[in-house]
Amino acid sequence: MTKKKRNWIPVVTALIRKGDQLLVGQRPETGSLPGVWEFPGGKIEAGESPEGALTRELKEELGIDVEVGDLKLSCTHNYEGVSLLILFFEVNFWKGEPKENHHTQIKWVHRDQLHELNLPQANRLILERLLKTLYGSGKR
Ligand code: DGT
Repeated sequence: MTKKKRNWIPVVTALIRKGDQLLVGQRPETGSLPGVWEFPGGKIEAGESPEGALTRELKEELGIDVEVGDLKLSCTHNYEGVSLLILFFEVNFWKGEPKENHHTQIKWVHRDQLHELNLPQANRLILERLLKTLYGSGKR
């Protein structure tokens, strides 16, 4: 059997935390995954570090200057013919007020309400793991 070689797209996303709330943004109506709620972030460009890419994306998309925290989780996902490697970083500190430079809307969502959003499948599949790494396994 021949193995299919895939081209990977590395993506960084931010788990921007304010206590029990996380910041999510609604993707524009044009482009991939229109209208879906995502954790802000984007593709790592050639030559960038993951942290550098996330810092750039959050400045572009939200207009904030962040201190990128720990890498909390990684996952791979195939969709629409592409393979993504997604790295999720925690962000607890930033300067500025997040703005809708890129997203249709942004909002703070309580961790218990995240599963009610239309999230990318890649995120829905790992949501429980994500919440566990961020908040522990205690009662929410
Ligand atoms: P561009 O400018 O269209 O080449 O792309 P970027 O760098 O603005 O990034 P974007 O957001 O289009 O690419 C991220 C890819 O990862 C996109 O195919 C959607 C997918 N993805 C899956 N889950 C997430 C997530 O939680 N956040 C973000 N930002 N992307 C996600």
